Amino acid sequence: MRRFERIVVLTGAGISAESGVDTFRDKDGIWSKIDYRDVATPQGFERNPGLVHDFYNQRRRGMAGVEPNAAHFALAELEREFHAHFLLVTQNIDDLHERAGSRQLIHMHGELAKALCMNCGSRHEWRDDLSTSVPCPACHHTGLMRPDVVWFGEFPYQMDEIEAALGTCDLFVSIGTSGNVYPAAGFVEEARSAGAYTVELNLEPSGGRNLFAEAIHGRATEIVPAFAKQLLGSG
Ligand code: BJW
Repeated sequence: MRRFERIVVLTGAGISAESGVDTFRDKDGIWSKIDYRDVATPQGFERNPGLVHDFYNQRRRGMAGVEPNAAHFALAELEREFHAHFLLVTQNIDDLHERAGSRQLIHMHGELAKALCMNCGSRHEWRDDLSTSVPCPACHHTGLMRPDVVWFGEFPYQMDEIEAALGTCDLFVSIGTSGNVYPAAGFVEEARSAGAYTVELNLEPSGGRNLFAEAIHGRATEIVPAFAKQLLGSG
């Protein structure tokens, strides 16, 4: 394998699937059970904040006992051992990458374990349930705390940093994402325009498969460690 100097890795729900976290668009995925317009849009939250709080409270509680898997650990090892500029961008709101040891990490769709006050804009670590009767720890306003996640129609986080890394990377790897949601689904084209080699690692061909130079299909816990090992062998 060619030697790379600047790597960007994008991950999606598929990397956490074997840890027991639900994906969105697979047959039994989250969006097969609940309408995204009700729970993952600002309009849904305005209509029925209780329903949205219940949805995220359940998912936050569901993280108890969930552990990072071999794919999360392989990416953390790659970051530690590979002497290259490395950025991991995840669409996932779980904390499995950081618990596996990843440090150069951007949560572009936010974090389940954080709450955002819509009154004062402050962010807070949040492990308990949220509700409309919870006051903001900073401004003490009640009723305007929300999960610190990015819903449809909202601007994903740290896009300037992500765009800068995509514009200069020489390897872009997309792992466990169906490639349905923008802007993440467009990262492969941005990386390609910068001259990067592009690789998809997914259970099955994603919607954007043809945009990648190479694709490896299989379970993340098998194909990600194997790919990382190959890269470390070349570095
Ligand atoms: C395995 C596996 C195993 C399973 N091993 N693999 C029309 C055209 C273009 C765009 C738009 C449009 N209309 C609206 C838009 C914009 C919209 C959008 O993209 N909509 C599309 C649906 C059409 N996007 C937005 O609104 C975003 N903001 C935005 O665009 O702002 C403007 C902007 C413009 C330009 C630059 C910057 C900004 C915001 C998107 C917010 C997404 N939010 C969610 C929910 C919040 C977080 C949460 O609750 O968790 O984020 S939606 C949901 O989808 C979640 C995910 O992060 C996201 C992506 O899902 P992901 O990770 O791909 O999961 P799946 O389930 O789809 O796929 C899993 C894959 O894993 C599958 O392929 C499996 O095969 C695989 N897999 N097991 C390996 N063991």
